[in-house]
Amino acid sequence: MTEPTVAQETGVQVGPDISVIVPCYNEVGNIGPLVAALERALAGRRWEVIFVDDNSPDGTMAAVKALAQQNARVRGVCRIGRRGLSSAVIEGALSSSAQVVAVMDGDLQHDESRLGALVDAVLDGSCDIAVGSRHVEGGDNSGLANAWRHALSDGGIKLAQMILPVRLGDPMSGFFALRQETFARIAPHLSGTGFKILVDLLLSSPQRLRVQEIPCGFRARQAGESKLDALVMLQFLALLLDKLCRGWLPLRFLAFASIGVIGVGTNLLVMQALRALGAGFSVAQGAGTLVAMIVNFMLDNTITYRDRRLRGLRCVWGLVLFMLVCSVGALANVGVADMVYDQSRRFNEASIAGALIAVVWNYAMSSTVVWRL
Ligand SMILES: Nc1nc2c(ncn2[C@@H]2O[C@H](COP(=O)(O)OP(=O)(O)OP(=O)(O)O)[C@@H](O)[C@H]2O)c(=O)[nH]1
Ligand SMILES: [Mg+2]
Repeated sequence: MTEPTVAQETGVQVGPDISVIVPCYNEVGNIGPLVAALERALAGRRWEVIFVDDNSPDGTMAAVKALAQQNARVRGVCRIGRRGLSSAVIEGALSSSAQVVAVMDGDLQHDESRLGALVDAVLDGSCDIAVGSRHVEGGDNSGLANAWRHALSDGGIKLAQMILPVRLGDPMSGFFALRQETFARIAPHLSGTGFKILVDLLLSSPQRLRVQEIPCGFRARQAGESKLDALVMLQFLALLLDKLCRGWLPLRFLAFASIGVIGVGTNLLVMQALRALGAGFSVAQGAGTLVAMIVNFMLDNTITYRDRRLRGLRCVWGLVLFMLVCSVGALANVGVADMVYDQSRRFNEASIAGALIAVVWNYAMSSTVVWRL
């Protein structure tokens, strides 16, 4: 008799109809309970769950792998050196070959018992995208941690509603389902920035999507910590701006250049302070430049390149590389400014030309060498 295949042993003969995509970061305590909850909620259906983890230090991926050894419905994608909820969902959804992809958080806040209703609404053709909504009759968002989170969520909803092409009570929901082929069709147009993948999908779809909201509760987080902070709101504004400008606004470059302006201010401040304390010009200017580079690096690491943020030793090495890159940028600045001045004898134009060359150089090298793509 031939050995049974893994598929026969587990009883899984064909691929799943539903892929549940779960972005997760430091959710080790929630993985097991979530899979158990999905087993109950999706009993009788052909489904799988794809956890997309950004190499969480708490061992989330190890917990996923341990479960996957025993349960063929569990899959995991581990991303190294990357961060971001939306981009994690995109990669998970694109790895699915199921008919329908459903997206939900990995912290048990979404009511998994509504998954079946979301999937059915998509499968029976009543809509292109079914959204688990806390803001329709029967929905509930009492699980939001505090008044600040309520205010943030309400503000985001109002802002998104002003821009969205469809009427939606809860555009900030992270719990929804759509056909995999619909997702894949929209994917090339997505920004992939930040936390709000549903807003991204609705604003990026070349065709208007038919949306149906399904009332859904929102539980309080039991284990792990929220990853939502003020910068997530900034990323949300960046996403809306990007979509309003149809992607032609180079947001990352603008963030980098704005932080560069902060660097110039820091340089001046430190230099003036040291001069006031009696330091010579070269020492004051050198110290100002050093502090400005460190401040710029920290800000770029936190804001501009948040999705590729460097930590630990990689952060120290990144700072060294950044300083080298900026030093070459400074040389190019002086060289180009000198050249333009020689030809035009115009002080301001020469100075601006030098600064432009430096910022473009610094940005190009930072994107490719310091915070590698
Ligand atoms: N892969 C990945 N997942 C993330 C990242 N940030 C958050 N997540 C996951 O996305 C889901 C939602 O994140 P939360 O921090 O709970 O955010 P939230 O539910 O909008 O906010 P709270 O109400 O404060 O919990 C959770 O499963 C997180 O683990 C990330 O950078 N990468
Ligand atoms: Mg949460």
